Parts: sequence; structure tokens; C-alpha cells
Amino acid sequence: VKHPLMNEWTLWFTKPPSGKGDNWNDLLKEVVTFDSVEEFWGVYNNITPTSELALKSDYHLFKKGVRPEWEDPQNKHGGKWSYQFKDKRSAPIDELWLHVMLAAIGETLENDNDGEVMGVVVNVRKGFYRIGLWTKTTGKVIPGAGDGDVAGGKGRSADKSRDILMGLGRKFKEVLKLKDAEVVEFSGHTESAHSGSTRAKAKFTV
Ligand code: M7G
Repeated sequence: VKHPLMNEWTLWFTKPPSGKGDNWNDLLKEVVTFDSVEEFWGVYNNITPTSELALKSDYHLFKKGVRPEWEDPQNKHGGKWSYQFKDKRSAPIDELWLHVMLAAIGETLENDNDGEVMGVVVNVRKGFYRIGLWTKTTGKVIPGAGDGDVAGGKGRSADKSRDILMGLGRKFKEVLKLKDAEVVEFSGHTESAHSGSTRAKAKFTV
């Protein structure tokens, strides 16, 4: 018996650069697509735990059909909530990443299936692990679009869109078991792309 997931999900992996001249696209690899609880565990039990990955590796778990890139049409008006675990030795990263993946595929991050969640990411870096939650919108109204047209979320008021994003941020923080004083930041992908890194200025925090 297979227990179907609400959505199909694709796991991607970013390999660490092996030499000079490796660009983002050479390093990003699609691994596998699944649509049941059983297949998820089959994949999970056969891949390297995050804690054993080389520096500059990433896992990305995204809804099927969405590439884990700013440039994807479904991400280009979006952003992400993220948190950096700076004490790599004490962060239970394998458990945290598992819980984030389960929240994504189990659809427990969103309240009303708002269609905001695009995927989740874990980055292995020299000084930290970073876990991110990518969203379709940034809660911003697109200049020139019709009244109430929020980027990627047509028909929603900017207030409603903002509420949905803040709710997602709070839920994400809960899944990561962070304390109140630990701050989760939201930043738009456009800003990340311009600054050439994810270290763009935070728009919101929870
Ligand atoms: P990062 O892995 O998000 O954060 O971005 P880091 O700075 O902590 O390592 C590292 C670099 O990967 C960026 O400066 C880009 O060169 C590249 N990169 C990351 N992402 C998520 C993208 C993307 O979506 N599209 C493109 N073109 N490059 C990206």
C-alpha cells in the first residue's frame, strides 16, 4: 500500500565545485521524484545525511516542475525564509532537515493550501548550516499590475499576502525548534540575485 502525498516532490543536489569554472548549472543535479510516503523513506534511507556532506553541498526538495532556482518562473517573484545554524557541532542538522522535509511533503507548513510553498533547502557551508523555505511571493504588490495583484498571488490583497508569509515564517521557526530570541529572516530572490548571494537584506523577521 502506498500513501499518496498531496504533491509530487523532486529532490535536487548541488555538488561542491570540483575545479575552477564550475558554474551553478553544472553543479545542480536532479536526483529523484516521488509522490508517496513510502518512496520518500526509500529515498531518505539511501542518501548521504546532510551532516556527512562536503562543504558547499546543498539538498533542495521542491514541488515537481519547479527548479530550485531564482530564475524559475514560479520563483522569480518569490523569496525565502531562512535560518543559519552557526554552531555546526551542536545543531542536530539531520533531524532538523528531516523535520523540515516532512513538514513540506506533509503540507503542514501552510494553513489553507495557499500555494506559497515552492520548496525547502539545506546548505552546508564552512561556518554554518542554513535551512530555507522558498515561497512563491514576497507579499509585495507588483507596480503596474492590476489593483490587488500581488506578485504570483493574483487576487489577494497585499495585507493577506503578508499575513500568509508571516504565518509560514512562524510555522517554519516552530519546525526548526528555535527559541523566541532566535531570528528567522525573509528576503526576496530578486534582492538575492542582485547582491550575488543569499545574504540580502531581510524584509521581514519572525
Ligand atoms: P547560496 O548557496 O544561496 O549562498 O549562493 P552562499 O553564499 O551562502 O553559498 C551561492 C552562490 O550560488 C550564489 O552567489 C550564486 O552564484 C549561486 N546560486 C545560488 N542560487 C540559489 C542560485 C540560483 O537560484 N540561481 C543562480 N543562477 N545561481 C544561484
